[in-house]
Amino acid sequence: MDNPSDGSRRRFLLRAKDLLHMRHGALTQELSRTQAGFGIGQVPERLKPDATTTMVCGFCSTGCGLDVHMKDGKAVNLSPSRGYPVNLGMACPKGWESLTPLAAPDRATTPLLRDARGQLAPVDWPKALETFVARFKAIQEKHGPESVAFLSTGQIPTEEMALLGALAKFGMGMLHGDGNTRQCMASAVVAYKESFGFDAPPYTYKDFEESDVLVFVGANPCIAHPIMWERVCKNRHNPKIIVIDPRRTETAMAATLHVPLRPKSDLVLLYGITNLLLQRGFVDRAFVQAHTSGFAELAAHVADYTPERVAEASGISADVLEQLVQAIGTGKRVSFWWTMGVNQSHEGVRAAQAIINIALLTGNIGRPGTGANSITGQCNAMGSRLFSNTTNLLGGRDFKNAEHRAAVANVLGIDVASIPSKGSLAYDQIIEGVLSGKIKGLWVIATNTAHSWINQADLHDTLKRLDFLVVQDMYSTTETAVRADLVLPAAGWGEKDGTFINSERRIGLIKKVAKAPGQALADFYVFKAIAEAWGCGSMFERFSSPAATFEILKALSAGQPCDFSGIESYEQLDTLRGVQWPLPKGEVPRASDERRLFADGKFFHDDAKARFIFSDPTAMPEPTSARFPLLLLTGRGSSAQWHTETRTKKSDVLRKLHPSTPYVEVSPVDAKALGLGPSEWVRVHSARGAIEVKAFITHVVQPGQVFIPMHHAFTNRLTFAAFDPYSRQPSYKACAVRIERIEAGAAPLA
Ligand SMILES: Nc1nc2c(c(=O)[nH]1)N[C@H]1C(S)=C(S)[C@@H](COP(=O)(O)OP(=O)(O)OC[C@H]3O[C@@H](n4cnc5c(=O)[nH]c(N)nc54)[C@H](O)[C@@H]3O)O[C@H]1N2
Ligand SMILES: Nc1nc2c(c(=O)[nH]1)N[C@H]1C(S)=C(S)[C@@H](COP(=O)(O)OP(=O)(O)OC[C@H]3O[C@@H](n4cnc5c(=O)[nH]c(N)nc54)[C@H](O)[C@@H]3O)O[C@H]1N2
Ligand code: SF4
Ligand SMILES: [Mo]
Repeated sequence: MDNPSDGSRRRFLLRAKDLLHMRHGALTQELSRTQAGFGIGQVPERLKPDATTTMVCGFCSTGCGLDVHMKDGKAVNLSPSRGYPVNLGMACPKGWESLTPLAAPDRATTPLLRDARGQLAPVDWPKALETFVARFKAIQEKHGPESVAFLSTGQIPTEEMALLGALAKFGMGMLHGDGNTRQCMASAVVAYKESFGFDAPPYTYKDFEESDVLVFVGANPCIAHPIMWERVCKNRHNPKIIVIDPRRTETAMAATLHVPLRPKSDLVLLYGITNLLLQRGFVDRAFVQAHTSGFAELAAHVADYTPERVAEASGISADVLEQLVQAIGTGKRVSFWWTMGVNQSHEGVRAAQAIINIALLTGNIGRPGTGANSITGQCNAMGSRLFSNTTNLLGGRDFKNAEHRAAVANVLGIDVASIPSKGSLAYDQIIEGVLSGKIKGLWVIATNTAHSWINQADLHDTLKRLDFLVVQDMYSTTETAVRADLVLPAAGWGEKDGTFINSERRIGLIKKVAKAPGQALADFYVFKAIAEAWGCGSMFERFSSPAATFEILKALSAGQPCDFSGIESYEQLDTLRGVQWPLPKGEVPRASDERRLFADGKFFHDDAKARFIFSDPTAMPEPTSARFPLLLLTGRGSSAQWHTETRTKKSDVLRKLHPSTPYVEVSPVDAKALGLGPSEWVRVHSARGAIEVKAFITHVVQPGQVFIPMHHAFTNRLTFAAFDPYSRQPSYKACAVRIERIEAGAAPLA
């Protein structure tokens, strides 16, 4: 960790200090504005101190509407909005409890800087900003602009994401930034872009109610998207519900047909389905002819995927395969939904495209109750897909395209030369860069890398190699924050304004209904203060507030498939209860609108056609072996737990809704072979590490497979770092492990 010492670095420091002193007034003003409660004349006009106000939930991508009840200018309680078109008066436990984590005692309340003794100690904002600027600039000067990177999130408002992406790349000259949406959505993004010409999930939630056949692939909405599942339950067409998942999940139990395929055999199964659909004549020839390209090549490709081959790869019998084909082929309105069981795979992009192919060739797209529908995960994953300025240039554009760069420069009023002409390294490549010493400085915003990234043992060593790690989070205790050199305290959902985009492309509003603790600032104002301290504040004057930034987002979206320039204002979004893109200028939105894409059969490629894309399956990167004979799956454990649990574990109510001890699901067959009794403590080993958990013996998992929730910090000590080659999304759901009973008197794990 070197200190700036040479002359030019000192000059930078001085400059940062001058700027800070000059702008200190503005920062202090912002701090007091942000910190002030609503009782002292700070109530935004649309919020009355003792009224109920509306906003969307800040956990999952469903984007439920919540009515927040205020007393003396503070949120005291909330209930699900009855009139909101997403959740129709329902919320899951996380939504109900979403105010609780704001009051947790481990909130980061001041910036923290690692001192000479190696302890994180409180400092004021000017000192924090000065250090941020001096250290990152010193690294950039010594090692070049590629030596500093950022990792961001799908959990802050789009306004904040866009400001962060613009500041980091155009203002601070960082070339590389990625986010936790890589862990989550990258495969769907690449699949859509290649197949449809733009990253565009086509559906509206009404489709859950209008299908006569719903096919869920690698998705467990009962746990992960409970309110979407409630919408399925409102379907009056007596639908067939097919769940393709190796585990007999809550969703699989509620299905009419559970297809327990072998993990990572989706591609073979889906090609086998495609082959039989063609053989049985279940093809919408007119649609394929008019609106797609590559059909003949696809037909030739899938011809080899016989029922025998499918059975061998996936364990799914010819009989069940035929049931699947008949359901899809004879259904009038068939919708396909996929989530992490597909995206988190070494061949996630092609598996997603195999689903898209089936929807296209059966003409199940653009009509009510149909679609090839990727369900997103985080409250604003969709915002980050369009506006994080990482892989894509702002607004779903391409860094390599000069016209796109000019359009963005024009909207932002900045010099086009400040926009890089290439995209970022992906998350794993950034981590690899840290390991190889190319990346020396890292700024982590609203993601908990040291828990959620794959293969933690290596990652923890890798993070130690950084010269400077900054973590900007609501809490000072996260696995990543405790490793930081500098912690920047952030306001969370409920303590700031902005918009999220949900899974059905609905832009929803969040509002400041509580005051952030201590010195914590909305990320938006942290970015503004950093811009000033860095000396590039004038580039971002147009980003004067979240509402002003929303105008920039509208302008950035104009002319793109995601055009929402027709939305007037935050107030209109509030009144209409969210608006789904697209809504170009001139179109008048109505509250009852349900916007579905591709009703006209026109896709976003130049020829307006969708493409059939496929390739041969590849081997699972870490198959089981004699030493590690079980396959470990990971994922969501309960509807009350959110990821790394920095928020949900702060609620007594939510903690009561899931087992308090960490567990591994083991099939009765394997438990018997291992001589395990119920709830016995076991050690789970992979080639990378070992953890201790209780055995939960259950038929949910098949013999040969085990499941551990991702919410435990140690789960990713076991996982194997393999990635999809096109999306670079980690394959979190397949690695080889062994289970051992813990003998009496055995030494505990280090
Ligand atoms: N309660 C709660 N809800 C959440 C979240 C949370 O942390 N907690 N997180 C949100 C986020 S960011 C996301 S991305 C979503 C995730 O939502 P989901 O993807 O629905 O959740 P997961 O449990 O990760 O994975 C879904 C299923 O994939 C299955 N699976 C594993 N391997 C395979 C395979 O090879 N093929 C197939 N077909 N299936 C497989 C698993 O058995 C699992 O049941 O949830 C969102 N909602
Ligand atoms: N083994 C395994 N690992 C997985 C997965 C899996 O299925 N299996 N799933 C992956 C997926 S899909 C995902 S999305 C990732 C999620 O992984 P993470 O993004 O690491 O998980 P979170 O716990 O949501 O972390 C969000 C962080 O942001 C902070 N935060 C919340 N709101 C704000 C805010 O407004 N501002 C700031 N500055 N901070 C805030 C929270 O306190 C928390 O520390 O995990 C991935 N990891
Ligand atoms: S389903 Fe998702 S958006 Fe709705 S209340 Fe639960 S966490 Fe919030
Ligand atoms: Mo996710």
